[in-house]
Amino acid sequence: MGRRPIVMANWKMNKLPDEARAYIKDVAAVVQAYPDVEPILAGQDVLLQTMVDAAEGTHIEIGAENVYWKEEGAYTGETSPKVVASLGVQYVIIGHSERRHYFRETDEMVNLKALAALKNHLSPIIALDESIQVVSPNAHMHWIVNQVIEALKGVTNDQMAQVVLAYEPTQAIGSGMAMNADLAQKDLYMIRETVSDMFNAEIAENLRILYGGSVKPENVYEIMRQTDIDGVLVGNSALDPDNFAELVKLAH
Ligand code: G2H
Repeated sequence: MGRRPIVMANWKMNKLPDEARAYIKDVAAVVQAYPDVEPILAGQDVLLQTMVDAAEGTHIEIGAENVYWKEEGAYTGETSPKVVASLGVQYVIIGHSERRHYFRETDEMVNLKALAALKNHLSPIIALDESIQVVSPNAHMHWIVNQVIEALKGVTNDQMAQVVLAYEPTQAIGSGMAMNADLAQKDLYMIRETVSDMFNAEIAENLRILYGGSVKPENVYEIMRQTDIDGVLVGNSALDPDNFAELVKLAH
């Protein structure tokens, strides 16, 4: 069975509730013609209920951009995965590069968050980045493989069916310049091989791995046609609903 492609918007810290509603209405009208592609929209916590309500009756899935690893307690300002799941949210981005860099999230925190998401029936989209300080090919490979191993510690074979990985090279994020698609393919292949070694070949074969970093309608076809790239995680370009709908069409 083939892996169902994903086109995911990461709105980051953008959009008002009215804009979120209007966006989902616009996009829903177009993407319903492409049910083979899974459209996912990730927004700020305060928008999630609005987004879930607006997407009701469509095949658009909603994702959070982050959760804490505890379900409840005295953790002022944090967001519980249990509460996010109770809203009808299905996905959560874990360990986005901006979380790792601006908020000092470590591999250990990413792993705790991924495990907490899975326990609460949220599918984690675990983001792997690539440090610009990593210069040699060996160091580059070691950096990525190590992030995969650390992120997936303690995840069971059964839980792997809910996991999605997303590879976002740091230089490509928000720069307007996506990574060369052939080079991205090499990195995603390496990620899949690592998962095969950690779990088994079947789990690796079924795992969906996304590419993220300056994806736009102009480059999505070249990216999506790579063997190991099962979808895209899109920031800037996907702030525009027409672009998002176009990305879904082109990924189909
Ligand atoms: C990378 C990506 C979305 P952009 O952060 O996760 O953003 O498409 O703007 O590079």
